[in-house]
Amino acid sequence: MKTLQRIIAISLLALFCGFSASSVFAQDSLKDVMKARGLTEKDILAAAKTYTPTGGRDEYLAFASGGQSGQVIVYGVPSMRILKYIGVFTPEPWQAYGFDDESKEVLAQGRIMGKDITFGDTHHPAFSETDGEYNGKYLFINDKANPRIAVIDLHDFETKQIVVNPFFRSSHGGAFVTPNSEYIMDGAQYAAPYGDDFVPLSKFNEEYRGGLTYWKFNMEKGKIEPENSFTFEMGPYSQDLSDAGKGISYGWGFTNSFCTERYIGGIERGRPPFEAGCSSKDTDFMHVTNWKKAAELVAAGKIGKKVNGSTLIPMKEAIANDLLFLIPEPKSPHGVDVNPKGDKIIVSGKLDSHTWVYDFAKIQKAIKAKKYEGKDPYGVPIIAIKDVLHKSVAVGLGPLHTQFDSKECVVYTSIYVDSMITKWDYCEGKVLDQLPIHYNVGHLMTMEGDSVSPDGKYLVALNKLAIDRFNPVGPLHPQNHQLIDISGDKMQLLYDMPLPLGEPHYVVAIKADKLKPGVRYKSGWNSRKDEKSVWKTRAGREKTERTCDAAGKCTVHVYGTTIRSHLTPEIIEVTEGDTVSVHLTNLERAQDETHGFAMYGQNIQLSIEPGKTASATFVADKAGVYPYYCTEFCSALHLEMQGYMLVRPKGYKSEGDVIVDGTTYTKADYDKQVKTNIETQGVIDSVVKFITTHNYKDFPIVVALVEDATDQLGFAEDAKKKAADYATKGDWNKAMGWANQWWQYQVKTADMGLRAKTHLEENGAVKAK
Ligand code: RUQ
Ligand code: CUA
Repeated sequence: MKTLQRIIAISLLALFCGFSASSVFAQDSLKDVMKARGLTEKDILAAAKTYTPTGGRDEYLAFASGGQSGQVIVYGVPSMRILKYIGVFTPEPWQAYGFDDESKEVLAQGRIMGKDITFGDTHHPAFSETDGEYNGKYLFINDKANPRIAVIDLHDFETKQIVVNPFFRSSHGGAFVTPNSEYIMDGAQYAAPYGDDFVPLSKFNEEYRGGLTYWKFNMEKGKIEPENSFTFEMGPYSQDLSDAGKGISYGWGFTNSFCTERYIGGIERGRPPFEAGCSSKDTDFMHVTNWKKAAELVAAGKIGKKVNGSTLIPMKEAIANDLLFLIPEPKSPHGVDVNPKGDKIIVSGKLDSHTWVYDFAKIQKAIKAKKYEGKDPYGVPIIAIKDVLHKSVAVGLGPLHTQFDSKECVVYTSIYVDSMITKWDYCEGKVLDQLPIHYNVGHLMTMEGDSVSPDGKYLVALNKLAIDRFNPVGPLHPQNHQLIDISGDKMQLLYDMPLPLGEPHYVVAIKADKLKPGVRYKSGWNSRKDEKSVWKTRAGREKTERTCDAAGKCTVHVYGTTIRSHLTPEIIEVTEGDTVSVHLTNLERAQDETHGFAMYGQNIQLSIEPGKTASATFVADKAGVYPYYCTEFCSALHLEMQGYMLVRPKGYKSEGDVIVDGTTYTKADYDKQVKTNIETQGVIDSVVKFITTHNYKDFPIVVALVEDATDQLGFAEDAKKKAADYATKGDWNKAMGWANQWWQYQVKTADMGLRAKTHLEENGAVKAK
């Protein structure tokens, strides 16, 4: 309420002081705006809690699965402003992901049976962790349709690696990390034979398998190591989501499963459908795995066998070494969530109105005493539910996932069928509050909710249906992420955010100040490999090399650069049939000065951020003229950042090919331009004086701008000399051209200088002594 009072107080003050000018612009008073837009006090309060003024930052950054888009969506909380889509399993043209050679190599890691898979069904993002806390270094996400996990580097928000599961044919249950990101858990979903061979469905029970992979992650290198990863063979139950133990349950993992009936559908054969056969029993199984002990035994060579470059732990070995156990779960379970302390495990059954809370100490006790109620058909011991259950709580119809508050014992569970969020106490087993959402919530997420110290504060409901929440845009509706304030006793719905990109599934949010993304690369950087590019090109060293092999196949490598506002080279000449590789290094160091590169008819786009080297390779198989240009509006003369690729027919004989300028200039034109340039230099000098007489070195942004401006000014000096040379020769066209280029460099220098000056003025720079 305090905030609202403040807003009203401010607006009253505004009225009093007369600067709201309410008589002239009637809707400038808060009351008038509320009336005109039909807003309640509650709405205004919600707005005040989410509104972020220009230049403002969010407290948290959320990384959402992009569902069928195969991407990750980054947005701020509480503003709910989308900041980025990260290309992961699917080409993303803006970032040139899947268009430049470097990222094509990343996507190629995700090939399956020799096929490019450019679709991904992303489900569960997870942050890398240190001691159970998000460390802000990496993000992992799975693809359900093709069992893959991707690694995104949070230093530049780029996808660096994709690994394909060597055993599974689908994987819904990734990515969930252990407390030091030792491993990324990845559960199979639809049982299938391991390997590519045909196995008839009649052998389902014997030869179809589920499983759980523990992918080894190397935090130093930022890479998953398939050779150090291992997979638990599991019965053909649909292993679903997982969560890793922490605190006292550190070293263990929990994975639920549905369709433990091992039912195979076949409507067309007159058999009841999957949905009926997979939901006949009252309970399914939670799989409990001891990954720490398994890792030790694998390392010691005591268990496991190498298959497809990775390790498989056969069920028999897992059972014999007390690595795998089953516990009944509520009917058709979905989420499994370990509490921050690690002593409780919470599971909801989609077809049960109860959520079950398991006690890890009791699970340990049963395992130590070897107290089982039986075995499954594969010999995996089953722990009796009565021996390990802490509480079973009626939370609503169709509970799915649970997230944790900063307050101990307080959790939030998504209730799919009832379309609501239930806030409850899992220690006492009582419901505290319920809030309707719109509609049919799937996952939900609290700030840093998967870490050992959740922040609470906000909750995001990821709703499966939006129905009537937004302006209609045709039969395919956007998704609806709803932001909820959970700081008080009662939940308060704050904001509806439409997401026009794939089904939401899951999202994780991290405190924004834990992220330290860079703004530029080291000069000549291959960002996907995170090393110096072999195609790095320096200013003035641009060149084109053509080599032909014995068979007469020729390759042209263009070593080029980009800087406001020209591409070097501006004319590329090749011969029909040549393979052309254009490698462009962005020489800029200024923030946000990305250049692009697109060419007619070649399906090419590059995004070359400051410092990056990116490449495009294609076959120039048809003679002709191919204009190319920069795709980012990088400066006033961005449209002029252009060039021509000339593909000469084989055997073409040049007839001089002298370029004739469209306009002729005189000495008078030249003198006029030089005069302008001298005046411009005066402006630059005054800006430079301002900057250098202030403590600009205390402002890294300004230092970068000054470096960049100094570069541009150096180029200006060069152009000035060329202009003077041609002037002495009386070549007024070239003299005029270089005088203009001199001026272009000056304009860019002035632009950056002024930006630096404004920054200093706005951020309280003081006169240097
Ligand atoms: S899912 S709505 Cu995680 Cu794919 Cu639960
Ligand atoms: Cu560079 Cu437009």
